[in-house]
Amino acid sequence: MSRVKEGDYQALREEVKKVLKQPEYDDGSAGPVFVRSLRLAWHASGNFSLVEHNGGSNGAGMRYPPESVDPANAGLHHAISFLIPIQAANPWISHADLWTLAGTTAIQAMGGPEIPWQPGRSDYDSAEAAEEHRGVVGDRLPDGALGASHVREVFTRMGFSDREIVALSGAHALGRCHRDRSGFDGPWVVNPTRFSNQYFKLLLRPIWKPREWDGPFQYEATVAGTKLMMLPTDMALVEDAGFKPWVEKYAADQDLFFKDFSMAFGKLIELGVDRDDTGFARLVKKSAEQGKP
Ligand code: ZEM
Repeated sequence: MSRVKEGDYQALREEVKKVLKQPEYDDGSAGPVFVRSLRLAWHASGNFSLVEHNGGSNGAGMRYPPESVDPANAGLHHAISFLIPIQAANPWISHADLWTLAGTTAIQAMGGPEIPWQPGRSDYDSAEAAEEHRGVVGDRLPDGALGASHVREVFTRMGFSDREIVALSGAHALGRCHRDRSGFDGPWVVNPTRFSNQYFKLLLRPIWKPREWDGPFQYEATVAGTKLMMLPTDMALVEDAGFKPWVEKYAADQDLFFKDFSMAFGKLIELGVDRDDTGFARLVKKSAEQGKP
């Protein structure tokens, strides 16, 4: 990996694009890796709570226990390992900035929209990560086996509307489930390395049947010779009266989906990032300090 000039984020995006191609991994491209990276951006940010004002992508706490060993984060070490050479050559960028930059770069490289991104996140050391996430890991990330009220509860806590929740869920046009990670199995769409509104179109088709197997409950259908899947939480989007109209709109209008996804994902990667006047983000206050009057 080359070293790029400090602060040259465009050049860093080019470095990220170079590691996207990974013929040996999953669907042949690092698309899923940075689908990985996409999920990485999401998991680096996705445990934020508006109420308690902790979690979020600032700090990059998932490099350390407890987040790094949380079963919900299983497999993310692949994404981390693909980014290590870039980080090593460019120690000036924080992990939290690099992960979110990698996620947004991957989405765009796979045909998705441009996503607003700015630097300034700082990293925790391991002690800070443990303190920050005391009592946090485990119950914050959504559980794919559950239904609409769970999805709404998790994302409302992060400050998202029904519209934004459905838009964000469109990320399942990328990548797949892995038996050895989540227990679920298979991709959501036929071409899982191309960002599109396919996921919404498929959700609306009356093709989904419960899969008969020894794994966790999921849906399956065969489309164009490929076995596809939906999680219970995916199906919840067409079963819920608040979510379904957005599934229909995004299925009919890919531009609208791209626009809404870009805004919602841009918001996701800013959760927990408090910038000062210079754009540099303070680490979120420790709970001990929060308790003081
Ligand atoms: Zn996911 N996701 N996700 N997600 N996700 C998986 C994979 C991917 C949920 C979920 O349980 C799972 C969002 C929302 C939600 C991606 C992006 C985003 C997997 C499979 C599960 C079980 C993991 C495995 O086995 O490897 C649930 C319940 C969600 C909310 C209701 C949001 C929001 C995302 C980004 C904006 C991506 C890209 C993947 C594919 C990962 C890969 O390795 O290919």
